[in-house]
Amino acid sequence: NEFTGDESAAAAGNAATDNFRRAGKTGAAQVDQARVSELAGALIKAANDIVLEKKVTYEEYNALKAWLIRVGDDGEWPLFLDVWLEHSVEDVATEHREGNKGSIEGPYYVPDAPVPADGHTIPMREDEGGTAMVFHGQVRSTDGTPLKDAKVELWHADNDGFYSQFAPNLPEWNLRGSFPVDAEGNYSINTVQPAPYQIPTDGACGQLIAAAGWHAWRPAHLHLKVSAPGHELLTAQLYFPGDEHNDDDIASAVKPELILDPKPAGEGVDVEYDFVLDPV
Ligand code: MBD
Ligand code: FE
Repeated sequence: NEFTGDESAAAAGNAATDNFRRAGKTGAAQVDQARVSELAGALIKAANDIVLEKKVTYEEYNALKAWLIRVGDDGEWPLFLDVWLEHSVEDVATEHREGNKGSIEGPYYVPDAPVPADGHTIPMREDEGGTAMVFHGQVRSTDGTPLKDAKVELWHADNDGFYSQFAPNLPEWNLRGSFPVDAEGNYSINTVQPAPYQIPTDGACGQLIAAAGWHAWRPAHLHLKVSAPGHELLTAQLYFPGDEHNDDDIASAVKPELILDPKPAGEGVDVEYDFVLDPV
């Protein structure tokens, strides 16, 4: 466990780095030599072009070197890449889809979240803060067929903007769950509305944001993975209308079709959202 009671960027960053290593996506050997040469060559050329065009000084070059070293020290490579690059990778990966295109995964997905005993209520604390939310809808294939063997995985920040397993003092699976759909492809999940998320301000990414005079916010969001046999995995995020950061998300991961339409319901809200998966 990375957490010692403080909420430091390094603790969250190192947890995200460990999480990425555990996920087994580190397949550098699977990229063939010609492609490595093409991509690494293009990246190096782009960086050199910036130096020449902007007349980068030795002082600036050394500031960059020190900062890159710090990104690693703070374990913030997953955070840095997912905030500033993953959105373009996601665009390329999903541009062919007829169904939902989705959005970025981000650094805080953990596989194998539990299916709750009642099939509907996400694991949460007895006194979990935030507006109660019933989140429901249907999973279909692009031809309209309901997908009865689909599964909806949901993970999101709590009412203070913290993710379980990446911030201290939260139950392991808090606000993380896996929900099988019913015979008509319908899912219904009881949870609470997440708060906007601020990326850690005391690490390398926070240092860059402060030095550049940017803000560190993502709008409040739900993270999802929707899967069904014979269909492409959909990784998505959903957002809430009126959030001041829907238009300037630091991770550039908001799309108009991903903004929910919550309706007041009792003490809380009811939100309906259907997912359409592309056959493989
Ligand atoms: C998040 O919660 C997130 O979703 C992304 C993409 C980056 C950092 C934190
Ligand atoms: Fe997130």
